Amino acid sequence: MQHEQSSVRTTLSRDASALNLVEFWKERADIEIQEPRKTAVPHLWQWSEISPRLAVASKTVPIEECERRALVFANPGLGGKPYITSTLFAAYSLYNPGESAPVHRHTPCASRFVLEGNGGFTTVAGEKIPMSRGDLVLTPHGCWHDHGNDGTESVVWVDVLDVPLIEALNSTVFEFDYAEEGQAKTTQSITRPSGYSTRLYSYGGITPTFVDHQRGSVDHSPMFVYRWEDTREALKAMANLPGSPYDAITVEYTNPVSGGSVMPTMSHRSTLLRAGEKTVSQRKTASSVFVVLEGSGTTEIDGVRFDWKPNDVFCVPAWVWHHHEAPGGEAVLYSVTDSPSLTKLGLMRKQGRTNDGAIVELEAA
Ligand code: GTQ
Ligand code: FE2
Repeated sequence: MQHEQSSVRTTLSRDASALNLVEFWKERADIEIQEPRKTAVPHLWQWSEISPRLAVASKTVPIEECERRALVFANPGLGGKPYITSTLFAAYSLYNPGESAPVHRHTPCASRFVLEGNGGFTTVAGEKIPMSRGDLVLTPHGCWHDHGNDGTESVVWVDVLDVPLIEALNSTVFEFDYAEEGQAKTTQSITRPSGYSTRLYSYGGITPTFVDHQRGSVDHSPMFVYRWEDTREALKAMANLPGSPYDAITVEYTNPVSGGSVMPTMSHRSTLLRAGEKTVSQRKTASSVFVVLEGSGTTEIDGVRFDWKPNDVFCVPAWVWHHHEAPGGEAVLYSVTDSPSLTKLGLMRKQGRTNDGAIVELEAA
């Protein structure tokens, strides 16, 4: 009887497989996990190691071949995929003087944060935006954009996109067939006056009533550039306030009309760590990419210490304990997180862990 049953079960397994079925009872342990799966791992990419390789690429990989000259961060836990976390894509991009990337648009939302050089620009939906170190430029889902370098020195910026998330939703579309009045074009005509975004929207708490705030296909900020001098001034003004024990002095770049994140899927932030500041350990269901803008320090992620310097990039995967320290002086970190996506799905959660080991649930953002 026993024997008969086991051979029936063997046949069932074979039949299930042939019928493209999986026996739930065999996969349960892998499906019914009690903690978010750890796929991406904590990692730091050092500018000192990558900058010389970017220089080699700038001399040997013609812009005509690559269109966008990017070295993409590949998280060591993601099997060689060009993703920095399970939901975020990021890259260092370099453009030599005179180079440009042809106009295109895509369903992933994108942003760039400038690290080196003056003369870089992005034209977004007809607005040409010159870029300098620390500036954040948005190219949200559906907005045509082209970029390049008008200056005399190479420019480097960090791109962050929600590519893996959009890919998981099977919704990735890139388009290159830009045309104006039926004529195919590789760069957009400039249809907005210079400084358009900042003239309209960079006065906190004051927004124009005479323009349509919808500038693209989805809900995103109508302000396409956030200038470093404004961010620096805000951080400076707040520097002597207590801040958050978990996030120090962190500001979010917001949509000036809605007050929400600048794009539907990602939140962009800058954090000032005061000299000697050490944050309290936290973990979130959102994952993050950090770019070091100023100073040096250490972030401990999942028990491993990562020492960072200007222009280094590191990732904090979902649900791992981490905290920052800036023992050597003031530091500024720029970061991008997928938290708005998790919030919209009711999945955003944040915990803190005090020095005595007590875990507290925190208001998640
Ligand atoms: O600058 O538009 O690194 O579309 C990857 C895809 C940059 C960009 C990337 C992109 C861009
Ligand atoms: Fe793009």
